[in-house]
Amino acid sequence: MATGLTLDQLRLDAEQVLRSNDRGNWTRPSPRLYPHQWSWDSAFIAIGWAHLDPLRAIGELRSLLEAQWETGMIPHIAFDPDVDLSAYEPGPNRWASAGHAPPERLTSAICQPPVHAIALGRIREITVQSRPELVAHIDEAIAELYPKLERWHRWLHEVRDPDGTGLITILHPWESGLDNSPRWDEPLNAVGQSTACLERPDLLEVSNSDERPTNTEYRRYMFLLESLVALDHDQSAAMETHPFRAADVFFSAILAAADDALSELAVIAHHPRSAHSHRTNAALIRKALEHRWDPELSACLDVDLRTGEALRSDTIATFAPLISGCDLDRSAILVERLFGPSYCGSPGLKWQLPPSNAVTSPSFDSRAYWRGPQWAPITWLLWWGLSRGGHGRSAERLRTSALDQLSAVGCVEYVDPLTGDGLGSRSQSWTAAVALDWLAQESSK
Ligand code: 2M8
Repeated sequence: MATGLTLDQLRLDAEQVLRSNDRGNWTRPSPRLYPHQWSWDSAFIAIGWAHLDPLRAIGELRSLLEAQWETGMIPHIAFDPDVDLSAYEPGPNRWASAGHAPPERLTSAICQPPVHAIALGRIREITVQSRPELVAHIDEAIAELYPKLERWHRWLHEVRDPDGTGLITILHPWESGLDNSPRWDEPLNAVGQSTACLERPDLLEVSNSDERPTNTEYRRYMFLLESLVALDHDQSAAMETHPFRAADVFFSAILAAADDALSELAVIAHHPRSAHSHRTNAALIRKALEHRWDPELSACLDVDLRTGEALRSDTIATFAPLISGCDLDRSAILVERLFGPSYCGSPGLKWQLPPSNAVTSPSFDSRAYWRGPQWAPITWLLWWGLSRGGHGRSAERLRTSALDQLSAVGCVEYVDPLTGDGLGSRSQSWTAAVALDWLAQESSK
């Protein structure tokens, strides 16, 4: 593991991580733990590639979009048929997605947060700054990819928010990307457990199983998968009857920011009249997030759609409005909370970076995956949201602390906020990618 790197060494290390996980036109999240293409990982990874090779960055998104379903959904995993399928579970056979996935493609049947339009916009910005001679090529690629991203966003708005509430429903904790976050404990505990043979190749890769979700959580994840397969992935049926349905504020906030990004891409892609509808969609989500604000907790709360009850946890999802954009009063409260004692300002933290769960929360566990550790792509989303919202100084605080941490621990998957230990995979592509993006800001200062 990399320790005590200078920023130049970190740049080389991050580049090496991306190049060693490169599969030609897509990138593994990590060499063994995640050997296929993941949807939101690829979006972050594309931002990293933009600093090395903008056309390769476009290739990353293009290859992901080749796995897009006819409906518009981008599946959360596009499986690599050349990888031994027992290397990752659940594999393509469990998802039974043939007939839905594009012909000859093996995919999962759920989705992940829609960071893609944000990534495409960022690739263009990076190219304008560092390789202006390539901007015309990027704009051609935007014209090619925009219709696919437009279908993806339309699917989310129409299928996962059929009543136009402004909040997107997720049908599996994996769709949130923050898999075993305490946000989902209550609805997940109400879900049955699969009785199928449980394969956990992930535990062979991570030295301490406490750093990964538990077997009970996995049995519930598998139960949800089996429930979706039993419906042959019929989304409208699942939206009525599936045993896990939650309105996800963090996912929705990312979609709002991505709708804004898509409105700018629409203009470049010669669809200027669509720009307005993307902005309208973004505004609808921002309004819905306002309604999800809990003044007592000073947090934005998810909803368990099976009970109609707010999910009262204090996790990183609290800060959703900083990503979607919100008014100054709300952002001032959230910035104070972010740097306050439950999050970055907790006295015990090795680096002042947001833990995935409030340090003061009873469910906080500094080593357990999404229940406490710090994750670089989440810090990147907050950094990007703060910069976009005019909170440049706060954004810069996150960026400099993140670079301090990365220089000390390298491009690991997640970090114990208390000890500073790097956890999970040692060569995580999205960590390397956001490191490259932050490092580029360093050189442009
Ligand atoms: C983790 O999720 C996968 C399931 O999708 C897993 O645990 O096997 C999460 O961190 C998710 O957000 C991420 O996209 C994925 C690959 O890095 O790993």
